[in-house]
Amino acid sequence: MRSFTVALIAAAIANAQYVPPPSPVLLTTTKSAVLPVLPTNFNGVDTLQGAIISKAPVNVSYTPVNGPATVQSNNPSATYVATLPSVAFNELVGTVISGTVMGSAGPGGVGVQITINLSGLPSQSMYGPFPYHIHNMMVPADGNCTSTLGHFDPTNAGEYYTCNTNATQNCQVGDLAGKHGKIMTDSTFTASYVDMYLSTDPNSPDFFGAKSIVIHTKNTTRITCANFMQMGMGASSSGSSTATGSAPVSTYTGAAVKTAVGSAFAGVAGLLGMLML
Ligand SMILES: *[C@@H]1O[C@H](CO)[C@@H](O)[C@H](O)[C@H]1NC(C)=O
Ligand SMILES: [Cu+2]
Repeated sequence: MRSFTVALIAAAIANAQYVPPPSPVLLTTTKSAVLPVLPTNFNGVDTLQGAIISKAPVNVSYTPVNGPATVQSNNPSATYVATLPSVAFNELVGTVISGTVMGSAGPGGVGVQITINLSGLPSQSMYGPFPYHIHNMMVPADGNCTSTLGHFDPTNAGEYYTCNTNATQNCQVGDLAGKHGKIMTDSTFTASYVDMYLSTDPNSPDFFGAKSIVIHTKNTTRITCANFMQMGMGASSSGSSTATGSAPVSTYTGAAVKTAVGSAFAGVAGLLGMLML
């Protein structure tokens, strides 16, 4: 019993952490997927955890180093779900965001249908609007969102310029908030849209299935993250009917200790409280 309790607490500590706000770092040289091309008359730009804090305005003539993203067709039928962990990576904002970001092959196999159901969002006025992106690396077992590195950016667009919503092929493929809007609601958020440049084909450079999702505060501080995991083989994924906001199925969770939301967190918090008395 005691060792079980200790193990549970150890698991909670491994995930839950208050990460003091890092200091901004001035970026003055090129950096792939962040600043692939130096703008003219450039004096550097502040970054936080590798990401640019305040983007430059839209530049309508900017195109990614590897060319614009291409519409992905013939996407195989498959669904990948990122289920947010029951303990936030960074407790800075005082709430735990829970829910899922799901991606399935779009209608006719073109693009990817993204369906988002979130609750427990922090105060919009204090920390929002919240950007979220597909990040390039998966979340390791310790739940550290910093380890996901930068945005998924197969075209090497970088993130200096604000995503041009009139020419989203020139935005970072992983910049979902840039292309489809940031999270601008308090408490809960739902969204459903097709992103034309993502792929469900594991052989495509635009394949998002082995990547992660990261949700940030307005200044790019990372609050929470989760890995996309493929939904059970042979399971029906007929799209429309699955987006009802019901409880995520526990077997699709992104990391070992990231199962039931809410109650498990309360339980662990309770145990911690008892131990500290
Ligand atoms: C980013 O936002 C958080 C939360 O509001 C704050 O604590 C932190 O100081 C900010 N960091 C920078 C570099 O502005
Ligand atoms: Cu991000």
